Parts: sequence; C-alpha cells; structure tokens
Amino acid sequence: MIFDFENKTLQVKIVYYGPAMSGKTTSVKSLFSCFNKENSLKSIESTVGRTLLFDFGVLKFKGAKWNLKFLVYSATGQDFYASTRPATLNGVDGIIFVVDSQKECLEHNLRSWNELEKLFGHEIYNIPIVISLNKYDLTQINKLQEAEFISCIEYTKFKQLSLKKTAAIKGEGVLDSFSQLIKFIFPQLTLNLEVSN
Ligand SMILES: Nc1nc2c(ncn2[C@@H]2O[C@H](COP(=O)(O)OP(=O)(O)OP(=O)(O)O)[C@@H](O)[C@H]2O)c(=O)[nH]1
Ligand SMILES: [Mg+2]
Repeated sequence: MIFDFENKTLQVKIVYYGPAMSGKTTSVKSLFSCFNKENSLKSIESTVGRTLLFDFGVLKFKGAKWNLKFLVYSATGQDFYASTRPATLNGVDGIIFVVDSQKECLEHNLRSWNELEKLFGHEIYNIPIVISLNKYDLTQINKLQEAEFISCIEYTKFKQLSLKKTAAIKGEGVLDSFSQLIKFIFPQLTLNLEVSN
C-alpha cells in the first residue's frame, strides 16, 4: 500500500490469482465493466486470448478526505510463464483467488494455491484473500462445494479469508467478491462504489 500525501491518495494493489483458465481475466473484465471501465483495461494476451503476463487496470474512488486508487492485476495461469507470477504479486495488498469449481479441477486449483503459499511462506496468513469459486453457472457438472475446498486448505490460519460463488462470465458475484476484499483491507470504510476519473 502506498500513501501519496501530496495527492491525498491511497494506492492499493489487488491481484487475481489462480490456476490456468479458471476465469481470472473474465473476472477482471467483468469487474471493470461494472464501472464502465472495460476499455481502460490492458491485457497482454496470446492470439488465442490466453494471458501472457497479466491484465492490468486502475479503479479510482473518491473519498471524503482520501481517494483510493486500486491497481488491479490478473496473473497468468499458464505454467510456461510461471516465472512472471512473483513479480505480479510483489507488494500485493489483497488477493482474489479464482478457483475453477469443476470438481475434476480440484488438484489443479490446489497446485496453484500451494504455489501461492510457498511464495509467501507464513506471510500468506496475513494477506486478505477472497476465494472465488468460479464457473458456478455450469449446471451439468459436478461442482466443488465451499466446505470441500476449505477442508483442503489451512483455513483457520488465515486472518481474513472468505469464499464466494461466482459466475464471472455472467458478472455474478464479481463485485461482491471485490467489495468483500476491500472490506478486509479497510474494515472501517463504507465505500461508495462510484469511480472517479
Ligand atoms: N461457464 C463459465 N465459463 C467461464 C467463467 N469464467 C470464465 N469462463 C471461461 O473460461 C475460459 C478461461 O477464462 P479466462 O478468464 O481467460 O481464464 P484465465 O484464468 O484468465 O486464464 P489464463 O490467463 O490463461 O490463466 C474462457 O473460455 C472463459 O469464457 C464462468 O464463470 N463460467
Ligand atoms: Mg487470464
């Protein structure tokens, strides 16, 4: 978190993290479209729409005394570019961990989760995290339940951790997850979610 005293702005870094193809880019796009800011999002993608390095965008909110500036990133899920993920996470203030809630993806999700734990060590327990169980719109498939995912991680060690079901492709639960993360980072804040330019 960076305090810019001159401009009375607090700069906060949020990263969407998770396994390949879980819906990180879709979540960030959906979040930005909630504020009509989709066009301001920068994505570094391959020709088939896979994230090469990250997606990046800025959301600014006006406060009474201080303004908030959120730098929002999504890390690449492709293991070929895994070496770029620590840089994307550097200085992060809050993480949205996007899970692919298809049951067969459990291992895939846990591999990514374990990577995150390994990168931060014990520090991970102090970072606010919202787990988004994404693709909850898929009806024909067997889906991961919250309890199931929780039982696979050391849930109680985390100071601020919450789970939300999302369907990023329909924009469902995306803003709710983001708001929860902001509440974790700024517990005293009642945020008026209206962006400023
Ligand atoms: N049904 C369904 N499909 C989704 C949802 N979110 C994303 N997808 C699809 O999942 C695929 C991968 O989505 P991306 O947002 O590119 O995933 P990503 O996590 O950014 O992938 P990488 O950057 O390659 O790691 C795309 O075909 C999306 O349309 C969702 O909520 N429901
Ligand atoms: Mg992506």
